[in-house]
Amino acid sequence: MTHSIAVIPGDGIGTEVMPEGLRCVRRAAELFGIGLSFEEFDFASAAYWSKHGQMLPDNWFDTLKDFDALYFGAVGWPETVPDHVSLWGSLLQFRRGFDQYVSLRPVRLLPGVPAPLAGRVPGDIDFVVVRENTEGEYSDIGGRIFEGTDREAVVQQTVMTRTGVDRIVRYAYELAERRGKHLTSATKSNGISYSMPYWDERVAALGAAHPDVRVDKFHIDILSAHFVLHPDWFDVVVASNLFGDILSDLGPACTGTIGVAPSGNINPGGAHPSLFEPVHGSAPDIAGQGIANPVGQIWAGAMMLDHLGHADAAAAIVDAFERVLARGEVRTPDLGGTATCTELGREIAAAITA
Ligand code: GGG
Repeated sequence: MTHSIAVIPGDGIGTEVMPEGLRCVRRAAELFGIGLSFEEFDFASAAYWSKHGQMLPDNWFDTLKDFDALYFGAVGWPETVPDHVSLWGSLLQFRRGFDQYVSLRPVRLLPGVPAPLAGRVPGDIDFVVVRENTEGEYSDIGGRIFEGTDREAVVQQTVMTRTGVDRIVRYAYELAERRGKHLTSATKSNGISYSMPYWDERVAALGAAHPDVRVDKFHIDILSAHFVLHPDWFDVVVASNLFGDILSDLGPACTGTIGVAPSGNINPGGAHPSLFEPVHGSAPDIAGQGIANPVGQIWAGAMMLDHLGHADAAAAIVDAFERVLARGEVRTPDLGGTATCTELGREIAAAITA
């Protein structure tokens, strides 16, 4: 059986880390006898937008729907396309169109990565952010009136549906059952008076089916502080779309670098392809220098293989980058080294064993 994978490098460092992700995925596939076929697409990029005036072709859904997985780099090039146009025109269309309602973002302190908090060692920080990925604060409902006048007003709505909230919270509880039986919910129900109390209500109601899962809830402000000061407290953290986006950058930053963080945009029923990408964006500030850390893209590739049913190959990739990082001889600048993206990618690919 051959799995078909759509490759979408996107913008900025997405185009630099993708070849290293593919190098490692291909190597693992070769060693574990996995059939993979790849097709690369140039859309979801500023270059495509410059040519076509839109981020995706009109038939993007039909073009991608029969792939087994989508392997994505990063999107965003604000010099050319406003950020909200590039994100809403590409990645958010994939997440919504393919109902990838779970954003799964592991946060782990890796060996050899200098932890910003003294005294933390690998094993101390190991949790997963489960981010709602299709609604919440990321809604395209709103508008602007009296534009350009002193009466100018802007409204943006948050949408929380019973289906949308319940399915992500249920997923998080089930994941907590399989991990450390501890769920943390991110809220702000003291200040946001309709949507967040509803979120809290559903977290409490769905908890009845999981009496052995310990649940705590923190307002997002103090939760952010706890992420920095006590990242070892967490096991599974469930959050709305915006809160989850913020927490899943903050979490990896507390483990030393966002460059290593992976993400799976999962359609749990499997009716549509899931998408795997690094958490980081296109990083225009370092794009073109060849110094991006490829580990987030490589780890996302491991998550993709796991999702496709190849846990052994996925584990071999993770084991390889953990060993390379622990040795510390080849490190990109975010890890305190001078290696290039390609040098680190090559080193990790060479370290993969069956
Ligand atoms: N590889 C992830 C990426 O390109 N992120 C750009 C971004 O701004 N993402 C926001 C989001 O994940 O909602």
